[in-house]
Amino acid sequence: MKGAHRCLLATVESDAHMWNLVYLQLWLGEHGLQVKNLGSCTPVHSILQALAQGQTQLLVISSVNGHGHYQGLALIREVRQHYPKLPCVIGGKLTTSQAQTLAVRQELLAAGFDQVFIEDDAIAAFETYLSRLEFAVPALVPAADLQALRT
Ligand code: B12
Repeated sequence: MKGAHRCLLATVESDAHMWNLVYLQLWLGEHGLQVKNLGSCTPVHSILQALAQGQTQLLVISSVNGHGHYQGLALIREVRQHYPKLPCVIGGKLTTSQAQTLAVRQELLAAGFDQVFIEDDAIAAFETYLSRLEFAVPALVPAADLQALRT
């Protein structure tokens, strides 16, 4: 695993489901990534603190309880203030309404996610995305920003 690309895996604050995270952690590991799984009901500040370590090359958000849409929007807006270029994706069951799927995807993309995986073939689409992803060298956060995140 030494030299593997580093992935941070998390969910939104309200989401208590964990098998989606376990599944993705194992799946990403099988695809050669080193995964840090922050677990269920991840507070946004925990994600920011983990990102501030300067190791993450891909942020993966998984949510299935139906709140992934709105809480995903809040999350990515916060993340993009500090990390405009970090590859960030979200997937799962992000809304309770099938009819909203297209609008949800567009809103999440417009807010800053690079990809949104909400179709039945989410895992296959994610695999294609990963195979094309060019990982950048992790960018360290300026010391002043790091201090602000800790307080
Ligand atoms: C087990 C379960 C629970 C358990 C969770 C236990 C635990 N610690 O994990 C308990 C009982 C606690 C629970 C609670 C609730 N649940 Co629940 N739960 C389920 C259930 C039955 C299985 C979920 C599971 O473990 N799946 C196994 C994993 C491996 O699969 P997965 O989660 O689907 O993830 C896959 C894909 O979604 C996708 N994926 C997921 N994330 C991502 C991310 C990326 C990037 C990609 C590419 C793909 C991807 O890939 C995964 C592998 O294929 C589902 C129904 C179902 N059959 O799916 C409902 C379900 C998820 N729950 C639901 C709901 C509504 C709730 C509650 C709100 C119920 C309530 N009124 O209290 C609460 C919410 C609690 C909370 N705060 O979040 C709804 C969500 C509705 C929606 N999104 O449209 C579901 C779909 C049931 C339903 N049909 O209504 N739940």
